[in-house]
Amino acid sequence: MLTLYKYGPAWDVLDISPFCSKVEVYFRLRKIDYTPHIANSRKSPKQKLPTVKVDDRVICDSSAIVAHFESLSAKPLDAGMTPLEVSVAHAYRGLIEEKLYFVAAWARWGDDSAWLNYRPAIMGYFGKIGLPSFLHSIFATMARKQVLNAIREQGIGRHSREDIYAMGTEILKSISVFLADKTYFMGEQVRTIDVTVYAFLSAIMDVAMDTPLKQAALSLPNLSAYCARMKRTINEDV
Ligand SMILES: N[C@@H](CCC(=O)N[C@@H](CS)C(=O)NCC(=O)O)C(=O)O
Repeated sequence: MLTLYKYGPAWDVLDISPFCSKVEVYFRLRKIDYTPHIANSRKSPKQKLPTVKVDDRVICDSSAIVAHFESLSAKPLDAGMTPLEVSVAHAYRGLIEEKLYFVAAWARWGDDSAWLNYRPAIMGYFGKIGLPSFLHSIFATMARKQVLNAIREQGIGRHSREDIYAMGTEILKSISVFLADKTYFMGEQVRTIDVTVYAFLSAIMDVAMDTPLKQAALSLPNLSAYCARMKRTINEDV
């Protein structure tokens, strides 16, 4: 029995958290059966989601979860990659999860017009985890403050709006250039890096928040084509 503890879907994304979407994309790609469970992140062992429970074992962190299931697979997605490919995929995963993530998070939580569209999703999450409705608005404001503090601590939040979007755009362009016209990020075969690339691009493009980051992603046609392809791949019946 495998349970995925997550925040919950919204708009056209599997989850409002790209890290939770990443794990869900991986499970769907591998045809691994799981039960989604919308959970309170504060009650998770590392106070972050995703977390999975598989039989009696709890695994936190999207990359640890993917690594666990890859290690059990007779045909790991990354089998046969050259050391150079492994190193490129590793670098892009870091760029996306450790930098683009904070730009995208700032776009949602920090940019006032985007926040107006994001706030209902956050309030909806508080409802799904059973908080009484009179607290939703107060908790959303508190969560916004906490997240923006965390983004400031990380460093991205210290820059101007213009500079944050310029950094995000530069990363999106680099993803677009490397992807080029390949089917998947590393070539013809889907690899674990694809679950990151797709989940994070989807978190920017398939959401209601119409930010300059979303516009930058939409202006790079191979990114939309790639997302459409990944969506078909994860929904394919094999
Ligand atoms: N490295 C972690 C990052 C997970 C993460 O940052 N999750 C965020 C949501 S996108 C979270 O749960 N944040 C709650 C908090 O920081 O309080 C992973 O790969 O799973």
